[in-house]
Amino acid sequence: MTRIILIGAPVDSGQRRAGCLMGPAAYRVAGLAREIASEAHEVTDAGDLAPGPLPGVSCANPAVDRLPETVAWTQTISAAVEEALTAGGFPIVMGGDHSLALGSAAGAARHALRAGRPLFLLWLDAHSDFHTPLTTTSGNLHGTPLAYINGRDGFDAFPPFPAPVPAERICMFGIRSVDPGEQAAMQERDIAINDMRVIDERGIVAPLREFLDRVRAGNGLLHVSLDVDFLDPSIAPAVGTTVPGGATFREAHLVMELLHESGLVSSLDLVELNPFLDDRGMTARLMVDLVGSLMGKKVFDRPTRAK
Ligand code: 6HN
Ligand code: MN
Ligand code: MN
Ligand code: MN
Repeated sequence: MTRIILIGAPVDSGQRRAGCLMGPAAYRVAGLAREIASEAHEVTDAGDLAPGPLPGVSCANPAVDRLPETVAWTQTISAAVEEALTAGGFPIVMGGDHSLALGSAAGAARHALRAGRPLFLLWLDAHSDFHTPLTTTSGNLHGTPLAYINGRDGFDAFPPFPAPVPAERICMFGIRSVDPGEQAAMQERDIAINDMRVIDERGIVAPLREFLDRVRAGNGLLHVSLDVDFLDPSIAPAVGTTVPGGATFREAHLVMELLHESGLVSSLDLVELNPFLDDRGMTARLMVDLVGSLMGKKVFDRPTRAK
C-alpha cells in the first residue's frame, strides 16, 4: 500500500503571468485524488501550503523578480516534502509554477541523504531551467531549479542545497528551448539532454529505460518534475510558456507507464498549470490522467500481450 500525500503549493512568484496559484484547486476539481485512489494506494490531501515570513534577501541581478517570496516558498515546500517522505509517504506537489521545485527537490534530497541513498532527477519540460539568479535575463526564478539542484553557484539567498545532484543522475526529456547561458553551463557539466530531436530519432522508451536502469543499479530515489509545457501545446494549452513541438499524448502516457512499471519513483511535482489559460479543463484533466498512468491505472489489463 502506497500512501500518496497531495500537497498544494499555489506558488506564483517564479514567473510573471498570474494564474498558477489556481493550480491546486484545478487538480482537485479535475479529480486527482479520485483518479489515483485504489486498493494499492491510499490518498491524503494535505491541503495548501502557505509561505513563511519573507526573508531579507537580495541579489546582484536587478532583473530577478520576487526573490524573498520564492526563498520563503522554498523553505516551506522543502520541509513539507521531506516530512511526507520521512513518514513513508509518496508526495505529489500540486503547483504552482516550477520555482516550487527549488523546495520539493531540496526536501527529497535531504530525505535521500538521511536514508543514505542517491537522489536521481527526471525533468520533463520544454525548458532546461538551468539558470541561476545571476544568469537569468527574464528574472523569472521558475527558470532556475535544475541549476540549484545541480549545485551551481549563485543561490546565496537560498538555503544551501543538501547533497547537490551530479550531472549523471539528472535526465531531461522534452527539451526544446534553452537560453545561451544555460547551454554553456550544461555543456561544461556534461549534462545529458534528451531533447525533442532525440525523442524523434530514438523514441522515448530506449533513453528512459537507460536512465531507469541507472537509478535501479544505484539503489536510488527518483524525483520526477513534470512541467505542463513538456506536452505539446495542442493537447495542453494551459501554460504561460508554450513551445511548439512537444510530447504527444501517447509519448507522455508511455513515460508514465514505464515509470510505473519501474517502481522507482519516490516523489512528483506537477508544475506550471495555469488554469486561467485552459480550454474547458482539458490540460488539468490530461495531467490528472498522466498521474493515473504513473500510479498504474490502465485502460484494461491484458491477460497476454500481443507479440
Ligand atoms: N519553466 N528560459 C526561460 C527563462 O525565462 O529563463 C524560460 C523558463 C521557463 C521555466 O519551464 O518552468
Ligand atoms: Mn520548467
Ligand atoms: Mn517549461
Ligand atoms: Mn481518467
